[in-house]
Amino acid sequence: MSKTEKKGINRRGFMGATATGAALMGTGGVRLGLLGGAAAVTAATTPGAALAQTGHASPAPGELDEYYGFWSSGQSGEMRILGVPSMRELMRVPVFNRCSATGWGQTNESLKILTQDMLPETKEYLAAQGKVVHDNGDLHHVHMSFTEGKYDGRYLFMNDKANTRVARVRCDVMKPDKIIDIPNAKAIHGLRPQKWPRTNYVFANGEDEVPMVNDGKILDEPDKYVNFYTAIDADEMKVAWQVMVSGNLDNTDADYDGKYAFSTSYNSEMGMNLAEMMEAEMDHVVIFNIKEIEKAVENGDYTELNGVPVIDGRKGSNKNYTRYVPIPNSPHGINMAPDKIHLCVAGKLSPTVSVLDVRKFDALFEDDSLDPRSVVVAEPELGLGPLHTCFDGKGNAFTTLFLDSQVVMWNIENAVRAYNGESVDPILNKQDVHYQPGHNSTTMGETLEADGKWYLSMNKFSKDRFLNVGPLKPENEQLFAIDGSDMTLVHDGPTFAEPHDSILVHRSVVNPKSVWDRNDPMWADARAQAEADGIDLDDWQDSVIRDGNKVRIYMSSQAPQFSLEQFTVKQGDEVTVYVTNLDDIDDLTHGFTLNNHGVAMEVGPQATASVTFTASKPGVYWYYCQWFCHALHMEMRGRMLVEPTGA
Ligand code: CUK
Ligand code: CUA
Repeated sequence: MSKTEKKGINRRGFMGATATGAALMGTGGVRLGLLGGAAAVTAATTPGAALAQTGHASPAPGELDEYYGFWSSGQSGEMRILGVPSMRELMRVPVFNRCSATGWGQTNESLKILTQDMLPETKEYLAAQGKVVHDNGDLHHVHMSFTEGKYDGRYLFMNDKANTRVARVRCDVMKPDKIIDIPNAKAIHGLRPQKWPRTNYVFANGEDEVPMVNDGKILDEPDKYVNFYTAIDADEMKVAWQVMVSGNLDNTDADYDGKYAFSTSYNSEMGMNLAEMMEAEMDHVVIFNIKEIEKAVENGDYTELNGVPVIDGRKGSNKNYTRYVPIPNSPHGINMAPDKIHLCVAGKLSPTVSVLDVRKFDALFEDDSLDPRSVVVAEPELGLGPLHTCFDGKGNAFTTLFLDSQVVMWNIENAVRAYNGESVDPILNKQDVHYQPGHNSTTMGETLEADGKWYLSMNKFSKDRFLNVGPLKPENEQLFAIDGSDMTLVHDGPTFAEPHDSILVHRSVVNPKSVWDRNDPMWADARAQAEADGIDLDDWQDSVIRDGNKVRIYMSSQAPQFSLEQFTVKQGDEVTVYVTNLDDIDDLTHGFTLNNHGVAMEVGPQATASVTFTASKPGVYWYYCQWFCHALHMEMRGRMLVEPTGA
């Protein structure tokens, strides 16, 4: 089978499958209207109507979802991609974790991304453990880059609370291209991209306070503890500036004017244990004045700490940079409404959501004597344990109630009127969810294009809802249609640990490639090394280059063959295997797994991937393709001979 024969053939066609979307279009019956995007959604095929007819939200086999869902995975450390409304899990993208299937955290290409922006202190720590990368992460928040308040489909940004990192994933290939350590701050939690005029910054909260000079000499001197708010240059993926704040930062968001970012903050007491942290009735929202902070950086009003300009924005310091708005009590979620006006802050230990009018923030910064609470325009009592809020773009908000195990749908304008003394009830609807919801999301809900079609509840507990799988239970997720007058449950199903957050993005915004570009920067190092070795990576090649005790093996793959069926190295050699997948049919991934060496990697169509190991055990070892690629996939293998030292 030559590569020219296969060029340009779609694998579905290649395999003779007929289940294409177009073929199903005409098969009659209402298919949720998901096929043609917005154009195909007629009155009869809106989600709620379709549900009434079909009883479920799954598109038929071969039909595509209308929305991409980008999921965090908490302590699993990866990003997940789901189709919405079907809730089919489409892909897992390793980011902060080590992935057995793809070799993320093992291939030279991924190691470069994982290590090149590591702080020296992290490198030293890892070296002491005999490691080069962390194997774990705690990924809470995934958000897309914006242009003028709308998703622009370029990048996804996400945090690692466990190891204080921020990653960027390219939407064209759905792989990370930057993972950076954040200096000074500890435990990056809340994360949001700037919405307006575009994502110049990604804002990231440091959750855990530590002594300003954290050298092991200070423990019980709370006044020496600080916390950091970080602005990352989203194009360069470098920390632009940080602001020192009082209290523990939790979640963050930004406005639609490009003027302010804001964070919830619990523990205004700066307490170190539970009793101390819960003492005060009021905690606060910190408002960051972006223009003033940028001026401070320009004018040198900062301290440089680990190479980063750090502005003092602690309570009672210069009021140009930050203002603290008292909010009851240990507030958690903070969500900017698509009306560009209302900022909703969930009270967590208070049954309220505080609504702030961002148009009032200018006055707060201009007039020191103004009561910071003057920006609060509503504070509806919604239920117990409010955590996060999302929006339908029609003036309504949905807030998760962790303790009540409910979602409450409420009207923002009515909440404002009630706050002004009118007798209106802002609450429109309450639905039980199973159980204990944390985050929620609506389709396009954190953008100016919020479309009010679907609502997702991400629930922390499933309890007795599914077959018992042992003491560790899955979580549960529930999807509601919200385009009608009611909220209608359309999906209810388990999920593995522990998605916190998600965004639901219309598929018209996301356009990934099916086949890699041969010139992708991901393997620029491999290409440079091949050129230095006189190898043409783009052609069918098989070469063994010896360079002292370093051996570089170049091979290509084309279903169902590696160009190299065997190679020989010497015991103790440092071996690097480069595999280039010359197949350019979509969905034709190969792999390279070396038996008993802990080596495995994905090699996507037209990609090059490489892995380095020490050949320490003499003998014959088979390598094989671990991605089922062909009828002769099992036969796609070869041998490495390791000759004993002295041979
Ligand atoms: S946090 Cu987890 S439920 Cu990390 Cu966004 Cu609120
Ligand atoms: Cu190539 Cu399986």
